[in-house]
Amino acid sequence: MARVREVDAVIVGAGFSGLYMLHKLRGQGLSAVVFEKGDGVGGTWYWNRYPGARCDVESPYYSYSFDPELEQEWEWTERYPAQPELMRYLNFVADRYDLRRDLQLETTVTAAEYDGGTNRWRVSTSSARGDEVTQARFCIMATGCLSTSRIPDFRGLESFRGEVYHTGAWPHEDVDFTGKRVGVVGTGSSGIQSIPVIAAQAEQLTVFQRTPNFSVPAKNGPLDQEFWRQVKADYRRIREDAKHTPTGLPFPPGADAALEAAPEERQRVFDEHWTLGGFRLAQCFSDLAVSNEANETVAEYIRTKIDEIVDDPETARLLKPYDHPVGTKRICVDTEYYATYNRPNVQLVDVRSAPIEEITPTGLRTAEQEYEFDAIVFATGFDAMTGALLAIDIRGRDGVALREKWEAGPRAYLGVSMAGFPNLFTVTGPGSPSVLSNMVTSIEQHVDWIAAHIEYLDANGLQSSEPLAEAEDAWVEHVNALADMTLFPQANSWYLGANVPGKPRVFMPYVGGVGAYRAKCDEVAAKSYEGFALA
Ligand code: NA7
Repeated sequence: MARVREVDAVIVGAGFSGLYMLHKLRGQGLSAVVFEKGDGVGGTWYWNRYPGARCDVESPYYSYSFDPELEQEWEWTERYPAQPELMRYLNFVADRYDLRRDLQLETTVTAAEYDGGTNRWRVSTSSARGDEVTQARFCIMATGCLSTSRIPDFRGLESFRGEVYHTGAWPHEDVDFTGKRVGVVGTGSSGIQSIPVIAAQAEQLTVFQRTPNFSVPAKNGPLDQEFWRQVKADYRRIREDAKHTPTGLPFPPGADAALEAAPEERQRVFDEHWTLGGFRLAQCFSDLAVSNEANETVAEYIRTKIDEIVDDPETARLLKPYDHPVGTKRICVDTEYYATYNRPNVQLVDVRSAPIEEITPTGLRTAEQEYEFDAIVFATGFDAMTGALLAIDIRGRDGVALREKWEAGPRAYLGVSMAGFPNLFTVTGPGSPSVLSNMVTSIEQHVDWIAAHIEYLDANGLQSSEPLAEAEDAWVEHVNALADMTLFPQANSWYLGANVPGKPRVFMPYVGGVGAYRAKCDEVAAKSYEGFALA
């Protein structure tokens, strides 16, 4: 029988979460290995290398805060980091902290099984080196929230003779659309970021839109050096502020209610945020996320902008969202998205009224018409938040599968640990602020909390930690109750699993905000990990 490797912790995934988790546990004297499917670090940013891929959080805030020296050493070049710059950053981090010696790349975790007898996780991996088993006291899933890309089950997909791409699994080689007829399916963030870039290259671009999204200009550009100098001088305070706001960004949402503001004042605030760029427009008043009437004021503001930008009235009409409140699907942050529809080589097709029926050998056919393409780009999103976890055969106490436990939707205590799955942790799992926040702030909070929890167990001679079922139930109930107080459940979003046919409709992230969530996690820790059974 093959040798079984022993480590203190297995970490799955080498993105922002996995890299920091490894660094942190090493600092506590633990041995750890990171398994990563890709052939490099970067996680979400490793896979999402489509044209125009860029973070919608500004560079100075979308970075690690754990080491003030790192903050001072690294130089961002643009207001929002593009995918290649994020890859450079994460590779720099991997080298700077000598992380690579514990990274096992091109290795897929296929199963993780808890053995109650030995209190160990047996983690099975598959790679070109063959199948292996690693035994660990702790298993930490740093698998990302948007890491399982999906192309809808279109009939005839395999028959297409042209090139097929998914934005979330983009090739590493340059893709050149020059002189080509290209179809893009999907108008979420990935579609909205890639469409202007593809349009500038392709001979002809046809965009298939099922649901229009609200999008605001990024106003990207070179990072203002004076601003960057000030950030560097004040980084400690900025990071501290970011830890306690709802979004994990160092500025609070607007304190005034849109409905109490005079129309001219509202217009002024909206104009100011539109000019500033980025998604803060959706948070500039306190009632936008909780009142339909308030939300409609910002929705109408964006619709007016679409009318102003887009020349063709019918195209503008199709681009204006009416089916969901602003922010209940992640607001998109774009560069010249709406203006792209004024180009003569770009056409918008509404597939709500005439759905895509099949992919043909030469293109695709909707209920109304047939289209011919050299390439089709699917910007159709992810099996978000649970997809990557459920792709692994995770089995806890008594062989119970996570797939069974989560049959009716994900359940976890604090979004970090599950009853029946001792010593297993999820970084930014369902039930935590995760995708509703600045991910790096939330990742660091989780990694720090998990590391401190492990330290506590070791310091007290404890072998195992697992949430109590009643604590988990209460948390899940609280997460749902909070979501129900907002407008979020009104949208058919991936937050609710609505984009994957058959996925249980449960609101997955915690809407209570990063600050409140952190306080709760800290309180649990201060009360000797209240809600956990420790043994
Ligand atoms: P999203 O936001 O899930 O967007 C996927 C898009 O694909 C969306 O417009 C979908 O329309 C569309 N889609 C999905 N299935 C179909 C079918 N069958 N027919 C037509 N159109 C379809 O994924 P992204 O990658 O853009 O962004 C994910 C996150 O990454 C984003 O929120 C940011 O946080 C960063 P629908 O709206 O479902 O009608």
